Amino acid sequence: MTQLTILRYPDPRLHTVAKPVAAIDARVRQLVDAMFQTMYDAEGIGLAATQVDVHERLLVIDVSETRDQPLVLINPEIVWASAETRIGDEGCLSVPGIYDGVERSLSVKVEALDLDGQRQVHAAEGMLAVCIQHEMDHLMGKVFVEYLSPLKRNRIKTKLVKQKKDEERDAVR
Ligand code: GNR
Ligand code: NI
Repeated sequence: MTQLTILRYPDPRLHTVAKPVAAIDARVRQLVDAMFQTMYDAEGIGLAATQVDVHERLLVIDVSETRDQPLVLINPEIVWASAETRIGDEGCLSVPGIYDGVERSLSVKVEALDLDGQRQVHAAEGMLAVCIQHEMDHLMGKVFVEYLSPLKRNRIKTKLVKQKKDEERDAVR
């Protein structure tokens, strides 16, 4: 059982731009495994390698209710995004307890390698399309709160910094 630590906003490492995965080897398979365990344990629908401080283009996703439809995207690229958009509430495992509206394309096509190194094209809509766009942002060093107003973002930052301080104080008591 390998649990990875999820970086929390405003950790500056969340703004690192990821590099392509060079080879799909045992290290990558192990990392994918640990990322799924970490995502399922945290009850998230997606996790980008950036969030566990690995700055490579790698995502794990499972938007199913039954938590049994894992999707691995290696070196993903969005090759098409619909002009039609929708604003929907988003949350992020790196921004715990915060939910706010973000405008996203309604549907996208993403090209990526799977764990066998096969190139796949996924057409996504609904929650999967939202999740893919949210995760692709992480790989570019972008967190969803950056779409919110500076006022909201600063309030979130202050709240999370205070939360972290409180936790650290509790830990030494
Ligand atoms: O678990 C998650 N839920 C979610 C809800 C709405 C829009 C995006 C997401 S992704 C998030 C997990 C996460 O932080 N992935 O980076
Ligand atoms: Ni996120």
